[in-house]
Amino acid sequence: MSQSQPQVQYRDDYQPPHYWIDTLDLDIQLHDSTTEIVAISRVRRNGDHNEPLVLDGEQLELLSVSINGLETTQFEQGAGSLVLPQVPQEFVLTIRNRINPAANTALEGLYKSGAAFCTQCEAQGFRRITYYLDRPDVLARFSTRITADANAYPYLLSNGNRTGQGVLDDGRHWVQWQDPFPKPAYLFALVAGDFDVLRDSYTTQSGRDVSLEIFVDKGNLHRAGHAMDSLKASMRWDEQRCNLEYDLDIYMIVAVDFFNMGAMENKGLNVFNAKFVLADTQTATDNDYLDVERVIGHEYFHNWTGNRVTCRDWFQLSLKEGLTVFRDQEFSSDLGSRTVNRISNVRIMRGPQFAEDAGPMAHPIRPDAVIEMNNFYTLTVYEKGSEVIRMLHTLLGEQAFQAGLALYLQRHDGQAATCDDFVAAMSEASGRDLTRFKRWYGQSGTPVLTVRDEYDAASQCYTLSVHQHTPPTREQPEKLPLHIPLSVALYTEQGEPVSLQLDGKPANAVLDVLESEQTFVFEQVPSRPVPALLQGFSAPVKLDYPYTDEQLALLARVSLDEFIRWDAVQMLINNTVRHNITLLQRHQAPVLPRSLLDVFRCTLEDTGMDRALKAEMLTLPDVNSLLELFEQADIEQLARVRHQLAQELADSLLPAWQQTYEDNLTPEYRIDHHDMARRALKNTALGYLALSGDEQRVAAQYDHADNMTDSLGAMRAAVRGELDCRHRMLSDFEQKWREDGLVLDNWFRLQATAPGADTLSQVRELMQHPTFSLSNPNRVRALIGAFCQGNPEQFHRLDGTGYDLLTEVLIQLNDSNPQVASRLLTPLIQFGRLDDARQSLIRSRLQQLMGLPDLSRDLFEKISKALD
Ligand code: B3K
Ligand code: ZN
Repeated sequence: MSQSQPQVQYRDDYQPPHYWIDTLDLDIQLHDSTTEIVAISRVRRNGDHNEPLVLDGEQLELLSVSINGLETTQFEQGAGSLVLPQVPQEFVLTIRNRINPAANTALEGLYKSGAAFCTQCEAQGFRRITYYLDRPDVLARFSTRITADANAYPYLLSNGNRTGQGVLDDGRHWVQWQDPFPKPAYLFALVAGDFDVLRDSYTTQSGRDVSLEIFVDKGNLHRAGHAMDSLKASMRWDEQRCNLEYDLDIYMIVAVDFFNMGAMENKGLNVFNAKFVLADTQTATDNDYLDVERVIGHEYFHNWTGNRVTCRDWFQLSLKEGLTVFRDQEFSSDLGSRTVNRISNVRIMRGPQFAEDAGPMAHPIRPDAVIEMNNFYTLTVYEKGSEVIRMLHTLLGEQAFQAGLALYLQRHDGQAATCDDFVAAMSEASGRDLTRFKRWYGQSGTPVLTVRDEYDAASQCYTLSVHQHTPPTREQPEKLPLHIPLSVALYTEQGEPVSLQLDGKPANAVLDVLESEQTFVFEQVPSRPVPALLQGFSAPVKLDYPYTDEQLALLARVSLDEFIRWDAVQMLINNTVRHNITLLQRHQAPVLPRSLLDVFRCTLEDTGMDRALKAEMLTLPDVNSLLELFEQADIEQLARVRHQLAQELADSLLPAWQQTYEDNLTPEYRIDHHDMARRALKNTALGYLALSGDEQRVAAQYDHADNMTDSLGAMRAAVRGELDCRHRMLSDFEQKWREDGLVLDNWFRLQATAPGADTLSQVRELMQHPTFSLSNPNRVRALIGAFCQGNPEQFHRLDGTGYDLLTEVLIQLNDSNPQVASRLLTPLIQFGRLDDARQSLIRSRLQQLMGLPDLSRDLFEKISKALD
């Protein structure tokens, strides 16, 4: 770092703003490299003080400052700020400034995505548009007038309702927008461009008509229908499940190609990564369809949880994100398979979230200290944040939870709130004491629940002893006991459920674990039971219970909670992997335990089970998740053991895989949950068949596929199984789709995650592909991100060349797009479980990055913690 070290901000230092801004009138003259902005605010002093007005601003060319219409020079420009020392009690502030959207490669603030202008203001991008109080607790009514060339930019969009428009003599035109809802600057949006527009409407439950408009690149209209259906489904779901209705007359979604993340919930004008809008049967997979539905839902649900009630400060981010992820998960679960959704959430928790919690960036869902806010849009804030909301839902039940949500929204409507406000409303509405529960907001790390049991035949008592312990994290050495909802069921050894009885009364399945040590004595248990623990993943913890393989096999077969059936298989697999690692280290051959083989066979033959669940049960955890089972492990050994296990399962069950494949062919392509489940199972089977060398089936599926799920399913099977036909498929796919970036991303991703020692050089070659560009975040994630995160074996090569590749890319992105750089960095800072040799290779690369002359705050924050 050449300059002074970046400043840390602390949650405890929160102070209300010295000034309020009640209205902001923006006048924006769009030009590619010299956009001019006039920002007129009504400013009001907050309380009695003589503090200066300090506005935020970055990369702005200031033209003039006026107070009540009179230009002034009484200001100072600091690094990132504009300070006005003497200002009246209430006044009109006019700021004129200039920016260069065409040079904005960081994609924060106002930038060009291809031919269109668009904005991204969360968390602190608005300060790259004009000087302002860029903090979420300053809520103003915005009006926005946009002027631009009429030919190039026929659509000029902003938040709220369109209140005026006109044509000028010089070929330019303007549109005026007025947003009636006060909002923080991070929810501001502007889009200008030429699009195809899909229009529809929605009548709310109270009978108001809302216009719905989806803007996509020209020629993509036929790919917007699913997004529109998803939007209407989201609106209906929020009315039906949460009694929440939309509040403006228009809802717009714009799909852009250059976007740092998934999408953004700007009031009335969502801006989306095109990946989460566009879908048609030829180009989108079944999972793409589900992702579009989920993300459209997520951004829509923010209209209440995020926009109507926003965050007081950025430390409270999980207030809107954890809650909104919970809402989108419930939406997807109500529309599709609840169990399969739960499994995919849990995979994320146990893989990358647990890794984050165990790494140098560990932080509570409500962080205490931040250098760069963009670094805290994390799996912890989002996914663990959602788990915390889910635990509340489990403890309170649907009715009390909805009452709490309604109370929170009604009490804080139009305000900026805190996580404490949310929990207070939940507690008040339900009458539950949530004091201990609140510790989840302030404590980082993954708790370990150690459960032991005892059965006394004479008294028919079954005792569960529960011990909770959260290992220390880098920023928080001391941990306190948490309130953990532990959902349990008991089964006899014949698989019959046992009714639960505690203290002489029938008991609920959810045990309140509050202390470090606790025991629960179940009465009238006829024989030693098999416990199903942590049903539905009732808390984001690691479970330690000494299950035997027989017990797991039983649960996989009989558990009434489907999640437990899946989880039992996962535990069987984990046990096998642990055992085979030991054998490998002793130079002994790996084993495939009978119990695991039987469970796979029974699952394959089970005619009653949902096929999508079957597909999940038959899928092995990835290498990164397996790494979480060990204190330290050799990643190469893990990958080898995992591969051997897959190979054994493929060969030992060959006829069953063949049968499953044939039984699940879908005659015509339909996008419904039933057929999606068939395809998921069929493609899982094909993956195993490829390992057994079934080139014929794989090639036939590729050649005859009439949809992207099947084309990619075949190509993935061929690549993972290293079948010869993969070369033909890859080149055919490239020819067919080279004009379509989103589709070709699948092709990049597949090659980046291919097994084999030449993958790294392949990735380097693909970086030269004409459609690859470091300036497009989607391409970077598809090739570089997929290689570093999704191909641990090759990324962590002992010759260090995987680390070199990432380091080179990070050096470039540090200058052009620090946010994307910072996300890519993750696998390089989570090295705690790797062997010493790899750790030292990684440290040397991190030190190299640390020495960069203009290291961004984003990278600085993470690297300095990792090297600490
Ligand atoms: N709220 C945005 C994320 C903004 C990220 C800024 N680095 C999208 C979402 O969570 O809905
Ligand atoms: Zn969100």
